[in-house]
Amino acid sequence: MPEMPMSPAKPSTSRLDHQWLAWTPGRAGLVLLAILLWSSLTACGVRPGADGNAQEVWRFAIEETQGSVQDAYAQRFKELVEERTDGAVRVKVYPYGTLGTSDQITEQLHAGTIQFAMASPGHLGKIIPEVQVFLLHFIFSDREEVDNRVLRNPELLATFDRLYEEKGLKLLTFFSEGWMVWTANQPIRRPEDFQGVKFRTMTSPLLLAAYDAYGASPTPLPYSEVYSGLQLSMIDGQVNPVFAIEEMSFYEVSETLIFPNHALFITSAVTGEEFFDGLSPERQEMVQGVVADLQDEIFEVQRKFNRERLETIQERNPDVRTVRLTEDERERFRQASLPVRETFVEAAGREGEGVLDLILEAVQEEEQAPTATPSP
Ligand code: 6CS
Repeated sequence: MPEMPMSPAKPSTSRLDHQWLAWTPGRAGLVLLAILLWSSLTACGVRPGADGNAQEVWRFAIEETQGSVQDAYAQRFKELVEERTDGAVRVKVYPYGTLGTSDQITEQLHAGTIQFAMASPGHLGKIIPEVQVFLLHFIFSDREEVDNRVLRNPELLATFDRLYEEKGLKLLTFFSEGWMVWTANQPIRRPEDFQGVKFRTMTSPLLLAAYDAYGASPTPLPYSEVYSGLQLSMIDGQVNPVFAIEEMSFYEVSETLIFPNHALFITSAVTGEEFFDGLSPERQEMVQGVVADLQDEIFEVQRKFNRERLETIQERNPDVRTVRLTEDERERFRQASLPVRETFVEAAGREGEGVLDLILEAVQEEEQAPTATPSP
């Protein structure tokens, strides 16, 4: 992937220093960084607690900044783990920018330098093609609570448990961070409006097919490079949930927000398979208990964040335009998106076809039984 130049300084309300994040170290810099990171991380694996007893440190890297949905998840995970281990385990949360891009975070999980991470299909799809099912458009219900139940489908989770395990990862859970929203310089109401639009996507290959299908020019980039890409007009638009558009200040440089409700931003929380297997059965159960307890909580958190942050954007920049697609307009995009399902099956094979069918069936079932299915 071509590297983008450093962004110029900007007067920003963002919680991120985009300039720092867009910095790309040279080879020697990378080696030095790796050594520094390794020594600082290994040095704090076990440390004395307040009572003098050894305290284990679990490192949790997220793909978003402080104040994000993933941060809210990781902070609550920290709180509950520390509480349930009576302080024997301390969880240290690493926000985006401290340990590198999403791909680098996954590598560090493999290497065992961190123990927990968020791994979004939008990037993880390069390693696990089947997980790109979550990147397909118009496969979920328009009702978020239905989708929340689909994401807990035991068969779906069992399949992905195995697929993640084959890559040395232990899947803890999937959850939604809200509806994906397009930002662009002009309203996009029909696939034709995407013609010639350089549209940033996450880095999983299926996303290229997804936006190609609408006639856009998809441009995969790491999260940290999106702001400068928009600012320097290297890209004309991007797609993310509202809370992310606010926290990354994308609304400062891409002022039309388009709500097509075509896809959710779904992420997975993961741990290293080796690390997890090495835990005692009690600790494993404790981790899974925490994850189960957070499922409903994070659903409400993302809803709240997405609602509130839209107000923040509108207060900060009254020039921001919001466009909500009509059902007819959505239908045109839905039709245009259908061939991408075949592209997905070609890339992800029989297993991929299986998870797609499973999701489509589960959505239908859950739509008919809106309140019936209890959490597993
Ligand atoms: O667009 C991205 O790359 C990122 N978006 C969000 C909301 N979370 C993490 C992901 O890497």
